[in-house]
Amino acid sequence: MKSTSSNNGRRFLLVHPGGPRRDLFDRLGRSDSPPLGILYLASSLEAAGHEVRVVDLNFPRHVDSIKPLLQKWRPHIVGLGTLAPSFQDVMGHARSIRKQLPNDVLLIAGGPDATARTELYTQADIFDAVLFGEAEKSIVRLADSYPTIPQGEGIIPCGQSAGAIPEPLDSDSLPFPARHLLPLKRYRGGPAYKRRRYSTSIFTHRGCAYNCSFCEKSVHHGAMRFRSAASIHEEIRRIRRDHGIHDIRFVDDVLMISKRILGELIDLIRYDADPFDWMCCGRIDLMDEKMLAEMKKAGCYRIEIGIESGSARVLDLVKKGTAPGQALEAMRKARVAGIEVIANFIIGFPTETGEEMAQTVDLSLKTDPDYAVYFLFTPFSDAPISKDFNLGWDDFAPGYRAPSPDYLVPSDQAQDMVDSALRRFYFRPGYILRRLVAIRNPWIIADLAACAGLFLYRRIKNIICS
Ligand code: B12
Repeated sequence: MKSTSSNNGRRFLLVHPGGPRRDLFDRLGRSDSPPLGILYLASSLEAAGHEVRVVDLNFPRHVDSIKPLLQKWRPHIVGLGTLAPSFQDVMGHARSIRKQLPNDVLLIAGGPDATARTELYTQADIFDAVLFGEAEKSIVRLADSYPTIPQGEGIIPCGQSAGAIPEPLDSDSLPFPARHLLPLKRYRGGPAYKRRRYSTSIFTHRGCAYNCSFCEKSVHHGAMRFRSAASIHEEIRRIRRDHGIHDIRFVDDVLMISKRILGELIDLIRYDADPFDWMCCGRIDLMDEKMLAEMKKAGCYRIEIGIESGSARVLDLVKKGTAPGQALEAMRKARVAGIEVIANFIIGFPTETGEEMAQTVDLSLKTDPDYAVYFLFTPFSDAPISKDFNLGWDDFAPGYRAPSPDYLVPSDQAQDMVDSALRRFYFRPGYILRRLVAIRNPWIIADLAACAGLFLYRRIKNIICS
C-alpha cells in the first residue's frame, strides 16, 4: 500500500528531460543552468502543501536513475518537461517511466514543446494529461484534484483537443524557485557564462516586448510582466545566503528593457554588504552609456546580445528591429563601460544566401566580442517565421530542419558554415592571448583545459577511426 505524505499532500516528481548532447564549442560556451520553470512549479506545489522531488536528466543522463524514486518514494504524479530538440528523448523517457508506474499514478507533460505542439503529446497515448503555458496554477489544481484530472485553464486530459492558452500569471506573486531541490553547484556553465567557480540563473520578467520572428513565444505570451526590484533583490540575497553562490546570470530575454526596474535594482545592489558578480541579456539598441556605467559599478561583468545577422535584409526579414551598423556602436559602448560581450549570431534563415551568411561571419569578426556564439537557424513550430515559410521540423536533420526550397544553402553546408565560423573566431592567436590575459579565476583555466582536452580527444579519435 502506498504511504501518504505527512501533510496529506500529494507526492509529485518533476523531471527535466535534458537538452541535446553537445560538442566541443557548445561545451566552451556551455551555459547549463537549473530548469527554473520546473523549480517554479515545485515551489508552488510545496506552498500548497504537496511534497516534491526534482530530477534533471542533464545529470545524470539516464532515465533509469529515477527508478529508485519511482519504486521507493512512490509519487502520485510524475511530470515530464519537454523541449522540441529533446522530443525523441522525452518520448523514450515517458515510455520507460510509464512502464514502471502503477495504474493510479498520473504521468503528465508540460513545458515549451508541449505548449507549442500540444497535440503531439495529447495524442501520444502515453501521458494522462498535458499542462500547457505557464503552469504554476494548473499544476496545483491538478495535484489538489488527484486522482481526478480537472479540465480547462491549461489542463488537457489526453485524447482531447487543445483549449485556449491559460492567462499569463502575475510573476511577482509567485514563490521563488525551489532551488533547494537540486544540487545547484553541479551546474557548472562554461567560461562564457560565468566569472566565478559557481554561478546560477534568475528570471525577472515574463513575456517579451519584441517580435523577432524566429523566436517561439508560446509559453510566455501576452504583455510583459515585470517583477519588482525588491523581489529580485531578495531572491538574489537568498541565493547567496542559502547556496553560497555569488555569480548571477539573468536569463530573461532582455533585462535592460525596463530602465526603471534595472535602475532600482542597481540602487539596491550598490548598498549590498555581500557583493556579487552578474551578467544579463541586452539588446544592441538599448545600450545606453550612462546605464552601462551604472551596471558596471553594480557588478555587471558581461552582457549577452543578439546581433543575429550581418545582413540588413535578413534582419528585416526576421523582424529584429536593428541594423548591422548598430552592432559596432553597441560593442564600442560596452567596451567603454568595461563590460564584456557575448554576441549571438544565427546562420541559415530561409531565403538567406551564402553571401549573407558570410556577411554575418565577417560582422562577428569585425565586432570582435569577447565570446561569439553561432547557431544554425532552427525552425521552432510556433515561431512566426516557421509558419510564414511553412518550415517543417525533422528530429534527425541538422538544426532539426526538414528540407525546404527556402533554405537556399542546404542545411549541412549551413552547419559547416557555423563550424567554420567558430574555428575562425576562436582560433585567432590574438583572441586567445586576449582571453588568457582576461582570466581572473583559476576555475576558468580548468574549464578551458577541459575544452582543449575534449577537442584533442575528438581529433585523435577521428584520426584513428578514419
Ligand atoms: C533560460 C533559457 C535557457 C537556459 C537554461 C535552460 C534551463 N535548464 O532552464 C539555457 C541557456 C541553458 C537554455 C538551453 C536550452 N534551451 Co532554452 N531557453 C531559456 C529561456 C530564455 C528562458 C527559460 C526560463 O527559464 N523560463 C522561465 C520559466 C518560468 O518558464 P519555462 O521554463 O517556460 O517554464 C514554465 C512552462 O514552460 C511550464 N513548464 C516548464 N517545464 C514544465 C514541466 C512540466 C511537467 C509542466 C507540467 C510544465 C512545465 O511551467 C513553467 C512555469 O510557468 C527560454 C525562452 C523563454 N523566454 O522562455 C528558452 C527556451 C525554453 N529554450 C529553448 C531551447 C530549444 C533550448 C535548448 C534545447 C537549445 C539547444 N539546442 O541546446 C537548450 C536545452 C537546455 C537544457 N540543457 O536543458 C526553447 C524551447 C523551444 C521548444 N519548443 O522546445 C526556448 C523557448 C527558446 C526558443 N528557441 O524560442 N535555455
